[in-house]
Amino acid sequence: MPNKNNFIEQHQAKRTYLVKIGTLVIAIAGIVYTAFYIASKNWVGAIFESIFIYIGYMAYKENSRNNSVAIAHVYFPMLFVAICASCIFLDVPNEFAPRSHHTYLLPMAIYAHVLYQDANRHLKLLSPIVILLAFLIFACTKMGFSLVSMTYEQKEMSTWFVNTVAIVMLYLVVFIMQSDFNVRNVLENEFSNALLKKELELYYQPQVNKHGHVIGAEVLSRWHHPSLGTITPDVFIPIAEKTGLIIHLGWQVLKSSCDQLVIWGKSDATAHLTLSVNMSVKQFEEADFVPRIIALVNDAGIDAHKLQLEITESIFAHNLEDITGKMVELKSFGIKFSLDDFGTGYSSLAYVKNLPLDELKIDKSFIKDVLTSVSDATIAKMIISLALELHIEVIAEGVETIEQLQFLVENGCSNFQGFLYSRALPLDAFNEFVLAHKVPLSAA
Ligand code: G
Ligand code: G
Ligand code: MN
Repeated sequence: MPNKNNFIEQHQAKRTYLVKIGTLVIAIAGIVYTAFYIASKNWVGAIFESIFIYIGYMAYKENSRNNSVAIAHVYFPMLFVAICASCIFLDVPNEFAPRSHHTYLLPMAIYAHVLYQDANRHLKLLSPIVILLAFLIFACTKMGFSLVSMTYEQKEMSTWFVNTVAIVMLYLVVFIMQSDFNVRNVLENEFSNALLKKELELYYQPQVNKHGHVIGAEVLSRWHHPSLGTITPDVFIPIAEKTGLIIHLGWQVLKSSCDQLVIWGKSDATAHLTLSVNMSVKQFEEADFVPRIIALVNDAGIDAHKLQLEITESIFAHNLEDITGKMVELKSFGIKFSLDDFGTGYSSLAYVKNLPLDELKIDKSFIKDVLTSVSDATIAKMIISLALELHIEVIAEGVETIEQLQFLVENGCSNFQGFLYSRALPLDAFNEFVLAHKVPLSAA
């Protein structure tokens, strides 16, 4: 089978390569200008231009480390400021020639659109507009206080150089955009096909109580594409969310989960198992969400208590009244609710108190360093006592070591999920896991 995210990784490699060329071009342009100003003994100009060498070099380094956050939030804004400053202090139009440095702002405006694609709405919309406005001002005005002077020949050469570099940048940026667009298109189409052909598989990650008994599983979708290889949920879930296909995925997963509970119900070894299903807010917002789930459960003839819906804190950013109402209705029907990734979002404790929850799920990011970080340990303990106060269950996810388990047990956590027990498993392997662990797993 091809490697995980092979397709995505190839695209990333190509992208990293293109950005690398871009950062090198910035650094080289900086070197050329710095050398020119040093040769003409213009120290102000030289120092100014060496900033571009620094930005190009740092962005090159961060790009090879795949640190796009540093590029988006430090070096790209720095480049914008540096170019604006160079338009004001170095490249002021004179009687020989118009300004040229502002041309760099055109590829930058397009790149901002790519760079802030997944950022918040304001940044995504405003950054290209601000850059284009700056372009317009520098293109249409003579504003500036020149700190350097150039001869006619020098100015002419500089104009040629700047416009050539800007064209190269424009080409690179368009190439990156096109490549991103293709990948997104392919993934969206393929994901939609995979849903139609029911190509996504369900995996089951065991959930275990403090006595070491398997009490249930979290259902996790897996996508093994026949030619693109395995695509991980961190890639396809955001695509599904963006396209709205998450709703179809959600119903498929819920239907399969009910069917699975029917099958498990027929055997003594598995009849007690519960299933936790991750829910998207989008699905929750559907007008017929409640009757559809009730119909699914009734048609399958399963005990509604066996089905637990995992919601994340992002749900609080939506119409809370509507969502709470639906939860109350489903809860009175018997369906359970778990608050996933608890502690990472913006839960207000008041919300948590008012929602009809049955379980809090401590996020794996706190469990990871629970033994070494005082603050993570405090948060984990706080969530456990909150659950005890509210008389609901608490489960820790991402438990990887016996020591983490011991800490959690000592502090009153009742249920666990993580690689210590098992990864998410295909159905057969999960059934074997349950049979093999009828004897309690290593616990307290
Ligand atoms: O364990 P894994 O790498 O599969 O999960 C990554 C993320 O993808 C988790 O946050 C999980 O909530 C999400 N996820 C996995 N499968 C599904 C699914 O079927 N529906 C939804 N909404 N999210 C899922
Ligand atoms: O976001 P959600 O809570 O649905 O996350 C489930 C995710 O957690 C899945 O990606 C699953 O593979 C991952 N996961 C489960 N157990 C562990 C673990 O012990 N360690 C790590 N690092 N990830 C885990
Ligand atoms: Mn989950």
